[in-house]
Amino acid sequence: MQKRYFLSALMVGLLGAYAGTATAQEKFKIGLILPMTGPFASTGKQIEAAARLYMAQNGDTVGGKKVELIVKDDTSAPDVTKRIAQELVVNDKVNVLAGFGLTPLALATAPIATQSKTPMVVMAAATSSITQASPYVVRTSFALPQAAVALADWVPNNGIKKVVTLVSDYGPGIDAEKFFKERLTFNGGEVIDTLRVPMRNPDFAPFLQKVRDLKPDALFVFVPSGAGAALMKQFAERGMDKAGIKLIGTGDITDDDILNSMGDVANGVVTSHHYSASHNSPLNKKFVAAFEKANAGLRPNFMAVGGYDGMRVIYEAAKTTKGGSGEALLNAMKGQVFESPRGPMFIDAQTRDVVHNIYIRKVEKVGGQLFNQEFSTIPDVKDPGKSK
Ligand code: VNL
Repeated sequence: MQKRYFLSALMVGLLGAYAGTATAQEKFKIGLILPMTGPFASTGKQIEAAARLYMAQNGDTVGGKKVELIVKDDTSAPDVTKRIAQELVVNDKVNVLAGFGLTPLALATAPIATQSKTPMVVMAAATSSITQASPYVVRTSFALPQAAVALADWVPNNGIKKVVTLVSDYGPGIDAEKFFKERLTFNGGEVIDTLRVPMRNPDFAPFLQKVRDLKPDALFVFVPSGAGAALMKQFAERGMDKAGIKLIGTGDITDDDILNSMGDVANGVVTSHHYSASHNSPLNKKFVAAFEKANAGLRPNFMAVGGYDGMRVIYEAAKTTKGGSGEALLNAMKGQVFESPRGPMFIDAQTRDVVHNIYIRKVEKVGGQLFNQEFSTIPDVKDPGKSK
């Protein structure tokens, strides 16, 4: 009896010790694929910084496992993103893929997520259809139609009837153009021309000349994060603002990362988006201060928030599943409801897409610095691109 008790106690002790070391060694791996170099490097920099901030604030152990963040640069080339994703799944056996700075990079990776049953958290790319490219996609960035429709509702009540649209010629630009035009037309306004510029290194000059000749009340623009400054500069150089043409767009053009360096031409520009660094909430103030402190004063933009919230979704799902993977981890991401620095948000369990407020904002000088000042809120906006 004594002996048996002793033996079983010993067994339990040994098993406990074994389980203890196993837990300490087991890892929860996050493969974060981002454009860290090239024309979209600011997106990679913002998201990586936000992911590291989240880990610094929430610890590097989750669900009993040590979190390993593996950051890879895809240089914004879809074939590179796809190859890296494959390596991360096969060699590193990551629990989750994350990042995806542009739509083509997310679309190139979606089949790998499906085949390997690996959840894929899209933190940046914003074409509506991305969530339908794989049942393993969960999105924490935004969908272009959310922002485009909100602005098309604001425009006709604010002295703007005739609009020309100018968008980058790929997924999110085409979504922006389509949903803005449909809604504005429905609201009694008019899109008198739709212009598309190349996604990479666009020369806006000939397009802006055309806009000047067409003399609309406003020019609606979508260009991806990082490209807004060049657009603003050429808009000013051509004297468009002085010709009485208002500049409006989704918040991608007044990106917080570079807004302050755009100068007076940006002042007064009205945009619609889900995040502003000046969003007035205690949580956002804390987020912005911590982000700036950790990154030599860099102001977080909407990309940073997509990354920060993406990490939140991953961490909470890892907690629920004790560091799980595959479908269990995916299911634990669906339906999460929480407060983000952007405001309230949730992951729609059906669509796996983000539902959040869209704000109408105006660029204003606050304490000598340019900010997107939110002045109107459309609550709990679902992606209008998914009517089914
Ligand atoms: C996309 C959409 C990229 C919005 C962006 O910046 C952006 C995309 C790089 O889906 O490719 O602001």
